[in-house]
Amino acid sequence: DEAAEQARFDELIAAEQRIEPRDWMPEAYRRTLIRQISQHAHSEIIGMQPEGNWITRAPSLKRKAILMAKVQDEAGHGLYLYSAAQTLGITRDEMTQQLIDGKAKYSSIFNYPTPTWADMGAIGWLVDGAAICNQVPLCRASYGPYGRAMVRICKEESFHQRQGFEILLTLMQGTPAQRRMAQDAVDRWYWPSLMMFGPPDDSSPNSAQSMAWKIKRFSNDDLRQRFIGMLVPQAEVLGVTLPDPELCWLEDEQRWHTSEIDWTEFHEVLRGRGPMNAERLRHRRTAHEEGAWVREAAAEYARKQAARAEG
Ligand code: FAQ
Repeated sequence: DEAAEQARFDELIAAEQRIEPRDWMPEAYRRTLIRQISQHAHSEIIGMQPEGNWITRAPSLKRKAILMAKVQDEAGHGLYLYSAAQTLGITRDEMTQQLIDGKAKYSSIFNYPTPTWADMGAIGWLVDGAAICNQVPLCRASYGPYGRAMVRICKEESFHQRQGFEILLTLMQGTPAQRRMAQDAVDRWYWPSLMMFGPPDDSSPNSAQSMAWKIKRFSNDDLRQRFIGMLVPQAEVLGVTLPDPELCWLEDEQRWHTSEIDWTEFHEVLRGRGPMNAERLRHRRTAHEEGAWVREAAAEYARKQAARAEG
């Protein structure tokens, strides 16, 4: 009965065991995972656009090949994550429909523009850097298919982060104009990258339950702190300045002090009013419509194969 199932589930969670697709799970656990994994998948897919913008204009053949490979990795991560979400009983079609109808969330970070080549460096360094900080603990998420997907994804994200760092390092060793371009990109991406970790702990409605279920392992603010700690020495090596004059380490409290994050901006982006929200959705919707013939052809081919096997 339900009470025994719940007790068994609680035991598995307490013992750091994994929940697998055929196991009993509370409905709210299933819903939370569908919410987080589908949002994560949508982020990877929408996240292809800001960098896709530079594939045709990369400064060299080598840079172009690297960027194409990175954007393809993001597509792979999205498909992996949609598959993990499907094990919970939602279809890929349903998730896609929610995204193109503008009903699904995806990470706020992908609603900012990429006007210069240095943005490719800043995205790799800051956005993939934040993604790694957030996702390494998710490798231990209690839901098996999600945790396992994260292992491979994190390996690729670390490579992405290094390539972003290297783009910025090259620019910082270049002409004054190149150094200004790199600093300008860091100025524009720094604050939005801090917002990727979500609202502050005292206004994060999902954190407590997700931590009790061992989906999340650290709070939004703890991960944000860890991320800043990772950036500070790397910024020094690059020779860029993090755009927060108040940023300093508080020895007594063992934490970073920062200026106030602009949460109004964050909520505006979540409501669909960021600089690029409309453009990102429009582009995704068009791509979906223009791909209709591929889906129809594949379905028709499968139908013919099945009919042939029967006949
Ligand atoms: N943007 O109660 P919490 C990548 C929403 S990395 C938009 O704290 P939770 C790699 C949240 O969904 C980016 N919405 O929620 C890449 C919730 O709304 P809901 C993707 C946000 O779930 C790099 C509400 O606010 N990574 O793609 C954001 O416990 C470069 C209240 O928040 C992931 O998705 C935000 N920044 O914690 C690709 C990681 N923050 O659903 C291309 C997995 C919060 O109740 C290029 N996800 N919200 O309506 C997570 O770890 C968690 O879901 C958090 C939020 C930490 C994002």
